[in-house]
Amino acid sequence: MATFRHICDSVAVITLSNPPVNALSSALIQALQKALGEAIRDSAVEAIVICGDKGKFCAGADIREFNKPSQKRGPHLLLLTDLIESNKKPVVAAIEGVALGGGLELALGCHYRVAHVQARVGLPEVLLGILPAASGTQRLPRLIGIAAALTLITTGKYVPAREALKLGIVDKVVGENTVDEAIRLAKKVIGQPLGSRQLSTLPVQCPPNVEALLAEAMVKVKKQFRGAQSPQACIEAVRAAVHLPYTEGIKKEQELYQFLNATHEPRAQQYAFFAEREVAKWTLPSGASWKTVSPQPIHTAAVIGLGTMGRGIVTSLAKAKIPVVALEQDKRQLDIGSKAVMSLLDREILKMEQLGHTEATNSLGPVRFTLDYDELKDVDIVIEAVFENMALKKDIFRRLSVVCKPEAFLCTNTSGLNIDEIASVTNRPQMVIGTHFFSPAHIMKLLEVVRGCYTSSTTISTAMRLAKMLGKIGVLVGNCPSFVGNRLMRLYVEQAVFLVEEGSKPEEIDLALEDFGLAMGPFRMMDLAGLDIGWKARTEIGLTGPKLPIGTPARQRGSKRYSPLPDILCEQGRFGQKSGQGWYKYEKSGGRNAMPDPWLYNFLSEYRCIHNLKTRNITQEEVIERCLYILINQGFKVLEEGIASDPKDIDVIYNNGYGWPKHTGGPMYYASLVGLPVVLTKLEKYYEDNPDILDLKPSNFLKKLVASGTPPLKEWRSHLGSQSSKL
Ligand code: HSC
Ligand code: NAD
Repeated sequence: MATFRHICDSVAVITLSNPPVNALSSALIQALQKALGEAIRDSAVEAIVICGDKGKFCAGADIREFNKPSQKRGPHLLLLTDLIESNKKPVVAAIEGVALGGGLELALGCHYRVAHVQARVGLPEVLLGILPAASGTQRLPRLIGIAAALTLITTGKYVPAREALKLGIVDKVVGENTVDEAIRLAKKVIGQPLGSRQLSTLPVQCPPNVEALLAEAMVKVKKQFRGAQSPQACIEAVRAAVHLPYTEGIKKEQELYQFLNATHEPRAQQYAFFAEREVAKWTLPSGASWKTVSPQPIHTAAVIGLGTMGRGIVTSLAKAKIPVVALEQDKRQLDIGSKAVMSLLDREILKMEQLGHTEATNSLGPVRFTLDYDELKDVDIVIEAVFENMALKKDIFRRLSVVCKPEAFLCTNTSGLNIDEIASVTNRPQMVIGTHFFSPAHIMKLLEVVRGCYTSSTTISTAMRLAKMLGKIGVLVGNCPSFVGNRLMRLYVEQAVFLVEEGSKPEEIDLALEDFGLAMGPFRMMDLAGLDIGWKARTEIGLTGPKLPIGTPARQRGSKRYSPLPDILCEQGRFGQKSGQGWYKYEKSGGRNAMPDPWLYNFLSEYRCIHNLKTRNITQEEVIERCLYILINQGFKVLEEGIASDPKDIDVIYNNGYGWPKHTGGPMYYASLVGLPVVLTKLEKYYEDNPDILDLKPSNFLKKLVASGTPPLKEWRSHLGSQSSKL
């Protein structure tokens, strides 16, 4: 676990070993304590180096042990950092790979830190619903000052070695042989005074406006991580470092840790952390799985259509060093698209250079722009991102069948069209799959991988591997209209519009849902995405526009309630940000500053008058429950139909594609927190009040779970019939 050996007699090297990331389990902490004790007692040892096995220093505390009762845990890492710092022999941390969380706290206990150029350091505890509770909130501000420490601790950001050197977190960055360099440094400093290297003894360098700085940070995190407590606790802990001596500051750090640990947030965020990793481990009802089916190699790719999505997808492939052929429909579109891609790539290069990359340009894959399908004949994978139009997509896939080599995979970025229908026009339906990226595609982490009924397990394996190559989280889902993410989102947005008809203001609904923690309320989101997109889609399927049968009631489609409000806004040219007005008004077309619009209030009054709608006072509670529970209810339906195989798939999709607050774990985890009987009762009530909103009718699966005694979320899957899976 922590092995100890002598180098040239005077330096002891202690190697942390707990694969795959040398997480500090109780056993590893115990072994490290033992090895340290031996090295400290051994009179032949004059200096100590701590490093990690297999090129990774340490990814922090072992998250899997967080739920262990404290009496079953070994010695506290905090005591170990104090032991290292206070001992008379210099200790050097040799940081390769990562020093994260407790890993960095361990390194901060050491007197010196040497890092490999590709190493990253950070305190990501806040992303797990806790704070750095082994002295990180007290030692880091003493080392790098308040402003930089606040940024690192409240964002959980990982910092590359060169930036860490600039900030003063590490003393030296090396291109190779990190451990050798650490040993050299350790030998050099033998006998030198350690006082200035013992961070706990140093004062915190405070600017005169420190309270203003802390207050500003508090405002920022309250806005950025709405509803989450850990970022605020992080700031309180740093405030303690400013005002209290180290030992008192540590007491405050521990108190805040205990406080956070008593909330639901750490469990929710840790669930989200592991869920993101577990979704990669897909299994089909046939038994084929990530373990048994190998992906095909992807050396080259093509993207068709360089609009909003295509340009981001090209950039994402280039960032993964995959050479791309980018194809458009005509010269004009090609020029526009290629300029947009080049500007995105330039921005990526700039970002890399700012992080100290010396050969940033060479670290992107080459992009070739073309109008010629023949250039696609040798690529391993094609991703189509043209307009959302079935006839057009079918045309393109027919053409790809002819042009592409037989081994090439054909993917579509459709937001919700039928994958099987697209696959059926090709000569290789088994190699057709949905790869649903999220906008902006070079930034958003989520990739919904949509399996059609013909899609082979090798195609799934390859698409899931592609997600990983692009640094994204691939979630495998089944084929149904709008797949998982958009299917749930449509109902949530629709509910928000119904609430406006009933008397809420768009900004009240946005505020309620943003206070809950969603990155953006539904009306701001619609304005950002463009109201015309949904309008076009509804027009195409005849929910509005010329295809709508004459005599259809304005607020009803079939037996369901329908709101024509978004259609009317579009008819008035109000498309959202792009036209300078939508649900809000903006300073100009393309403006981002959403302002309530008195025009809309008048329009809504008239609308309600025309449709004889009586307004009522709608509480925040009702807004949250109706919008979120209808989404959750659909989540249960998606599980029941076998479109997603596990609640965590839905949670990962929402956390990473739709700005759901991770501190609630995701919609399905949130439902388990609220309690399924409560969700069921509320849905029953709202459905009774609104019998024409059919999607409020509780799903059978939700009812079944409640009838089975509300099992914990990890057991829900076992209550699904295996015959239902569409994967
Ligand atoms: C912490 O350190 C708290 C401290 O302040 C101490 C507090 C003291 C108080 C404690 C009282 C109790 N633990 O991501 P990957 C697994 S909090 C356990 O796919 P990559 C991961 O699940 C911790 N397991 O690989 C996966 O397992 P699987 C702060 C961990 O190369 C495997 O490792 N640290 C783990 O893409 C590979 O992971 C963090 O938040 C951990 N700490 O990325 C770091 N970390 O194979 C979180 C990973 O079974 N980790 N695993 O699926 C990461 O950011 C990434 O995993 C890495 C590697 C960048 C390390
Ligand atoms: P867009 O209108 O911005 O871009 C479409 C591009 O396809 C245009 O540049 C157009 O010139 C090009 N194109 C059209 N016909 C072509 C042809 N025959 N050959 C080559 N290129 C052609 O559309 P978008 O928003 O990028 O959406 C593309 C696809 O991605 C759609 O299926 C959409 O549903 C899906 N999608 C969009 C988003 C989003 O947020 N915009 C998110 C996820 C998925």
